Formats: sequence, C-alpha cells, structure tokens
Amino acid sequence: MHSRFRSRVDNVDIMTTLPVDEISIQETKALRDQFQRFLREYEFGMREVETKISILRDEFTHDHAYNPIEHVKSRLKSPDSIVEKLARKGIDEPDFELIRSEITDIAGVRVTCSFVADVYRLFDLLTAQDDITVRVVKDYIATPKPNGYKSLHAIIEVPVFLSTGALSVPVEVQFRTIAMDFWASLEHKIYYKFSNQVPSHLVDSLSDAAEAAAELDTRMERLHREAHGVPKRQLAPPPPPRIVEV
Ligand code: 0O2
Repeated sequence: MHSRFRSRVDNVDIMTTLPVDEISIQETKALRDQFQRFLREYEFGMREVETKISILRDEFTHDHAYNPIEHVKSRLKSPDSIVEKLARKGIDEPDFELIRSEITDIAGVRVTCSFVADVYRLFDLLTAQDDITVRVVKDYIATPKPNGYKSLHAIIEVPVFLSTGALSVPVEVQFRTIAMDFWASLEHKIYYKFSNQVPSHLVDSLSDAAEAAAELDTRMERLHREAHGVPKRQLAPPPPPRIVEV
C-alpha cells in the first residue's frame, strides 16, 4: 500500500510517497538512533564519574595505605524503566527534553564503602571537585526511609567533552556501606518477588534487619578504629560542595 504520509521525526516534516510500512520502519529507526545517542551522553557522564571514583580509590590505596571503597557498580536505566518512571510521574507524551529534566537517574553509580565515615568522606571529596555541580542531595543515612532504607544519594552534574562541545550530564551517585547495600539488595528482591505486596510480617522483619545492619555498621567501625587508631596522616577537609538545588 502506498500513500502520502506526513511523519514527524526530530521536528522535521517529511512528505513522502513511500509505503506506509517503510515509513514507520524509517521513523522507528530514526527514533532508535536518537534514543541511543541520548543514552550515550549519560553513559559518558557515568564513565567520567567512575574515573573520578577510581582515581580517589587508587590515591587512597597508595598514599594513605587505606582503601575506603569496597566496590563500585554502574548502570544505565533501561528504556523500559525510563518509560515506567515517566508513567509514574504522569508523563504520557514525553520528548527528550522532558525526559532529561524529569528523570535524573538515567546514569547511576553506586559506591559501596567500608564504613559510614567513608561514605561521607567520599561524598565530600567527589562533590568538592571543581568541575562537579551538586544538584540534589538526599541523605537517607541521617534520615532513613520509613522501611529502613539507608544511603546517601546525590544528583551531580559532570562535564562531558564531545566533538560538538561540552555537555553537562546528570549522574545519580549512591553512597552506602556494605551492610546498607546487603539490606537494600535483599529488600529489592523481596519487593520484586511479592510485586510490592509484601506480607506485613516480612515488612517488620526487614525493619528489624535494617536496625541490625545499622548496629553492625556502628560496631564494625568502632572495631576498626580500635584496631587502627586515628589515621596517621590527617586529610585536609575538602571545600564544601556547590549545591544548586536541594
Ligand atoms: P534502580 O533499579 O536502582 O534504578 P526521583 O528519582 O527523585 O524522581 P525517587 O525514586 O524517590 O524519585 O528517588 P530516590 O528516593 O532518590 O531513590 C532512587 C533510587 O534509590 C532507586 O532507584 C533505588 O535504587 C534506591 N532506593 C530508593 N528507595 C529504596 C528502597 O526503599 N529500597 C531499595 N532497595 N532501594 C531504594 P529506582 O529507580 O527505584 O531503581
């Protein structure tokens, strides 16, 4: 079937006599390419943050004979998760600009530290860097979520230098301890298994487990300090982060 068909891709009107199916294939491909380019920006931002974290880790290990980071995990939000989050926010006709402004955790880096003090130290060192701008900080360690979830979240903007110029890319960085990570990972699996309808006795047990995890963090950190004493070389405190919106 051939027909005159007006399509709109990237704000450009195309008048054509191609078969309808052929047009929709071309449109779909163009949209896919645009989306992949869009996601690549976030991937570059994520890689910049990963590099910064890995430099801090190496510097600590070599110069201070101490590694405050247990592991680092990064992920790009899947297209399905982006669509789900847009739907949750009531956005049913998204465009790239709207996605950019509404979904700030497309690029995510999770830094798991040994102790709570390391969480804040790493946060300070990363966010004090000159090229980083802090957009939002959510301190779920100081104020845990009602279910017991703890972590320090920051949406930061990091510059990415492309052939077309510099871009400022938002990246969500989550800092937490091993105990917090263990709890969050189990809680996530339980919520997934029960499709968010978790039986109340499990909700209570999770809440108890969150307290036990916090207690373990305190005890382990105390033990560490007793064993190692005050660090030999005191680090100069970094300058406060630039926060543009909290
Ligand atoms: P995933 O799979 O990690 O990407 P906002 O992003 O500000 O519009 P939100 O979701 O309230 O809205 O932001 P918030 O509170 O900063 O939480 C974002 C992320 O933190 C979540 O991402 C989870 O990774 C983690 N998180 C927050 N609350 C909980 C919790 O109660 N349990 C667990 N296990 N993780 C939590 P996503 O997009 O939900 O998932």
